[in-house]
Amino acid sequence: MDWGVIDRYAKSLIKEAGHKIRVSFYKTIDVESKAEANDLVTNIDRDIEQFFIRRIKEDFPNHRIFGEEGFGDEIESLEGIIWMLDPIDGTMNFVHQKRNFAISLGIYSDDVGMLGYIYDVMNDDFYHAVKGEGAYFNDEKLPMLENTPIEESIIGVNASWVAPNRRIEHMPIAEMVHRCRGTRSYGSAAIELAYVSSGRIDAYLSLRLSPWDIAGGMIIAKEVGAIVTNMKGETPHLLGQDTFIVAKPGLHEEIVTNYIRLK
Ligand code: 2AM
Ligand code: CA
Ligand code: CA
Ligand code: CA
Repeated sequence: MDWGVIDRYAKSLIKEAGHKIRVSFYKTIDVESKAEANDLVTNIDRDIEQFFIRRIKEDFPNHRIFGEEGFGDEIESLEGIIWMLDPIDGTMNFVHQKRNFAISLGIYSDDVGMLGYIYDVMNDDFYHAVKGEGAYFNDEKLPMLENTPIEESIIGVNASWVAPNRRIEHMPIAEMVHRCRGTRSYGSAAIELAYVSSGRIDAYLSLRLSPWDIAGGMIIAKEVGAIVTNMKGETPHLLGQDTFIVAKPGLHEEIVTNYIRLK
């Protein structure tokens, strides 16, 4: 397999899709809710996923595609080459802010992450990694992450965690929030992963993410030495939803040991 060819192909496809999304703001955007009222999807999410699928199926007919909007393949095993795609990660930001959303793509071969991409479309910021060859922010190679004590760390968490939530009420999350330097919430798991990878924040936690939210970002984060697990400390599952933590190496251990107690 010539991963260099696939890398160049994926990059140009993502840039083209980004252009389509920027142009879409001149068209009508239809917003619908999925099963929950605040879980939004638009015609653009669907169009962009279908654009990727048409191209990939034409040029790499043996590859499979696992996409959020369901136009790709039914994926029940991670054999072969799988493109894990979120056409718009941060749809709520896309609808309400017209910024702070990303295209997220991870290309896996027999469950091994080979190529990872996060494209912050409105900032034209491109993050990518090739397994074993490091990670890049635009054309700049990203340095390896160094540990930061929790007192000097910025942690990405969702503000809904202050509301009653039986999954976390037994965890000392308030203590973690109190001890760290600050918290942030960007509304796109892919962008939070890109920010941890580029050292803008030090950790990011979520109680429920899907494979396409994390597939690209995990590959980028691992290339700079971040630790990526679910809240049980295992490799996140890429066939269904899971909890999620990405953090600098020592900080990851500190968070998992002292603040996360999954029942
Ligand atoms: P999305 O915008 O592609 O739906 C913050 O909302 C982050 O969580 C985003 O990355 C968002 O992805 C994701 N997200 C939103 N609803 C979700 C759900 N029901 N399950 C898993 N991830 C979700
Ligand atoms: Ca969604
Ligand atoms: Ca998503
Ligand atoms: Ca999405």
